[in-house]
Parts: sequence; structure tokens; C-alpha cells
Amino acid sequence: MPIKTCQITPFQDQKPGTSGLRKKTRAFMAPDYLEAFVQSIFDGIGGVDGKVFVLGGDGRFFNLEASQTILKMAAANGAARVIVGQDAILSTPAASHLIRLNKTDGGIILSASHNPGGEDEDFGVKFNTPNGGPAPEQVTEAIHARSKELTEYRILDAADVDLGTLGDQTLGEMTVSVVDPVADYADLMATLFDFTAIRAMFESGFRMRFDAMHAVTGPYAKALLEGALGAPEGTVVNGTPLPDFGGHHPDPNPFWAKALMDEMFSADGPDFGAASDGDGDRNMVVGRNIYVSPSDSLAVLAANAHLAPGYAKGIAGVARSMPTSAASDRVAEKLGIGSFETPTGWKFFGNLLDAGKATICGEESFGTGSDHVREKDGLWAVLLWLNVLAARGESVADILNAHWSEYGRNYYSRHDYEAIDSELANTLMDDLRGQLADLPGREIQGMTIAAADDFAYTDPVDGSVSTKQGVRIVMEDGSRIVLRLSGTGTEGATIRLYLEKYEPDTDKHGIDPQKALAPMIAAAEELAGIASRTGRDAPNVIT
Ligand code: G16
Repeated sequence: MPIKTCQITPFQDQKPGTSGLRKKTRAFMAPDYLEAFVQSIFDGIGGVDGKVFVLGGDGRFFNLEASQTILKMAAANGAARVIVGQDAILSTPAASHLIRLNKTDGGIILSASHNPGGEDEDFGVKFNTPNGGPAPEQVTEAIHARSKELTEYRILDAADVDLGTLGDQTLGEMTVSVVDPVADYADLMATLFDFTAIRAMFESGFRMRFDAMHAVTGPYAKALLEGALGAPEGTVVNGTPLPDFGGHHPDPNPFWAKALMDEMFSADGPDFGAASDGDGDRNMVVGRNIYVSPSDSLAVLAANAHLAPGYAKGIAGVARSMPTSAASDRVAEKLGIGSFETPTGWKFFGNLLDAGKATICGEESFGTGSDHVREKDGLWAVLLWLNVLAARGESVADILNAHWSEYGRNYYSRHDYEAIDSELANTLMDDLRGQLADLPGREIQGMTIAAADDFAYTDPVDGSVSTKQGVRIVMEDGSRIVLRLSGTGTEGATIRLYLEKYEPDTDKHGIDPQKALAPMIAAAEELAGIASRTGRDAPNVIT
């Protein structure tokens, strides 16, 4: 089969963000755009000759077409084999597992995660390294550098591969192995959790609702929850993946998963609720009449992980992204295990997991996971919660209240201001950075600022340094304001304002977080002036 070499003018806008390259779908569909980025990945990792990769995506619009293009390019560039999910479907954690299980040279995941899908919405391409994790900054920088000078790409002139049929096929000299997207992942989950105990809990009438948000987790959740664990049919809702996610944002938070929240807060709501995002790596968990913030979820899971067989020997350490609340630090301290604070982006956990320093990681952005793969894993978090609920025989509310009584409560919230003019957002951040040196000692809203900086991280394993990872303003009692710009949006800038206040007094644990955080919200406005400078009177999303 002939290999075509196509000449192009290098693209200058292919810089990967927090998690791969995310753009409008139409940008990826434009002539040569996807191809240029894929060739830059191949060249940026030193070529693909004789190598083996995993390929799959979250099923959003353009997933299948992009997969066919990538397969033909892999074949033209000399790859030996690509393992691809049936119909080009793989959740992000399942892809990470397949990369590791098959000891491959990495994988390409097609997803813009929680961003909406469709021809006029978002698409994304991400490279994961042989450890199964998102490429670290050195690798994404090499890919970006290559894209800026790339003048040609190679592609096989061949018919599309049949991705609907399981088994091996050949494409030129390359083998394409079409695999069941769920089977290996489901097997892995069975090694980690006490399925017998969870099944018995469902048999005794425990009721759950899992909202797959018409995204990739549907088939995984159905196989595991309604299949292996015997939950009644209908436990999983919106379980059929759709190219446009039914027109919704597949973003599991109280705002976008409102239907689930309403059900969980209704009279006679289920015992446990959960939702997952576009590519299955995020999770939201809710109890009956109680919302579990992702930061609290991380802390509760770290404190209770030993109840699941896969973690019965205990965990080595807990890592969280800097904007995530310090609730998990308190658990780590009590357990006498390592505690790590990294920049936002799952890629920063990779080295800690590989080195055995951290077992469980989490982020405020609805991501939780462990060393079983190198991505965050929505269903894993849901299954661990189920295992904890089955082992303790208590409700989510009881478990959360007991946790706060033992460790104190870290009131926490994130306010997102979306589609802000990029220049305005950058100026706002620069102005804030300009004030940092003078802030310590200043009184604000009845509090005293103890420290203020722009977070920089030195990886304890390889010594790499990442700077400008978010402005933090810390009060004397440990309460914090954090501000950073999102690295996953595709329109203008999103300002993320993270607010945290520690409350040790059990009598004050029942307050609405927005009320508990009111002084922090006022202090943030005084310092950064988001509302006054953007003209927005409220955040677009509050989590
Ligand atoms: C990605 C990253 C996460 C990050 C999140 C939000 O998640 O993998 O590590 O916390 O984006 O990032 P930002 O605040 O820069 O928008 P996902 O689920 O979108 O892949």
C-alpha cells in the first residue's frame, strides 16, 4: 500500500495544555491539523518504528474518523501494532490500563474530557507514555517544538479498518488489534475491591444512581454495577455514549449533573449517587441529602482505603494538586505516610506513583485515582466508595460527619469565571502577582495574610521544576485563596478561584460552604477584583 507524504506549513498553535491539545472540533477537522499534531507526537517521542501503541477515545464527534487517520499514520510511520478499543472506544483509565498491561510504548487518547462534544464543540488529543500516564512536560514540550517546524507528515493510502470486529487485522505492515474496551478494565477492578460484599449490599436493598452523562463510562458502569455487582437495571442512567453527549456538558459536578443532585436531595432519594465525565476519569459522589466535595472524597478514601482488598496492606502516601483542600494532608499525617502537593494536572502524579511514594492521588477537579493505573479513574473511585460503604455499613452522611469530627472540616469551594477575555484575565493575574511580596502581614476581612506566592514545584523524583502554577494567599489560620487560569478551556480564559477554610469545631460543621467561606470570597474580591474587572456579578459554575 502506498505511503503518501503530505507537505504542510507548520502550525504554531499546537501547544498542549493541562491535559493534551484541546481545540474546537472544527479546528481538528481542518485540513492537515490533526495529522500535523499526530506526526509531531510520533516525531517528538523519537519515532514509532517497530513500536506498539494503544488507541481509543471517548466516542465524541470525530472520534472514529480521527482514529482511522491515526491508524493509517501509525502504519505509514512504521509502528508494529496498535491495540484499539472496539469502535475506537476506550475510557481514559481503561486506555491507561491497556498501555501498562500490554507493556506498550504508549498510547493516544482522543478526548476533550468534560468539555462538550459535537461538530461545534470540543475535541482533544493526548499522548500517554509507557507508564500509562499523561506525557510529562518534557515530552509535551518536545511535541510542541516539533509541531512548530513540521513541514510534512506520512499517511498510508488505504481503506478504513473495520473497528467494529474484535480481533487482529493488518493495515499495511502493521497489526491492528481490536479489543473489548471493558473486559480487561473490569478484570482489574475485580482484583482491587470486595465484589462479594458490594453485591451483598445491593442484594439487601441498597439503592444507587450512576449518571454516565451519555459519555464513555456507560458500558463500563453497566458491566460492573448492573452486571458483576448485581445492582438493579436502571441503576445506570444516560448509559448510552452519544457523539454530542446528548447536548450536555459531560462534567460531573453539581451544576452539570443537576438531575442527579435533585434526585439525591429528594424525599426517598437513593443511598448513593455518582457521575462520571466524557472520558471516564472524573467522578462526583453524593450521598442522600449530602454532597461530597472532591477534596473531602480524596481524604475519606485515603482514610478508608485499607477496607478494600487491593489496599489492605495500607497506602504509601497521598498526593493532591495544590488547589485541592488540605483535608487529605491531615489523613496522611495521622497515618504517618507521605503527603505531596503538586501542580494541577494528573501528569504530575506520574513520578510519585511510579516511585511508590504515593498510592492515592486526587484533585479538586473531580479526579481521584491510585497506582492501579496512571490516570484518574472515575469508576474506581465509585467502586472504592461502594467498598467502604459495604465494609462500614454506614451512610455517606455518617461517614463524612465522622470524618469531619475526627479531622476537622476543610470548607472548600471553587468559583469558575468562564470565557473571560484572555488579555484581561492575564492582566488580572499579573497584577495579583505584582502585589504578592507586599501581602504578608496585611489585615483583610478580619484575617491576617501569612504568606503569598506563585506556586512552583520541584518534582521530588526527577528534580524537574514547574513555575507559575497558581497564586496562593494563605491566612494565619491556614485558610487559603488560590487563583489560576484553566489550561483545558477552548474559548477565552477561565479564571478559577479556589477557596478553603479550616474549621476544627464540630458544632460548626453544618454550615453551607458558601456561607462558611464568605470572608474568603470577600477577601478574594478585594485582592483580585474579579467581579469588578470582568463585570461578572457571579461565577458561571460553583463547585
Ligand atoms: C484535566 C487534568 C486535571 C486537571 C483538570 C482541570 O482533567 O487531567 O489534572 O485538574 O484538567 O484543569 P484546569 O484547571 O487547567 O482546567 P480532565 O478530566 O479535563 O482531563
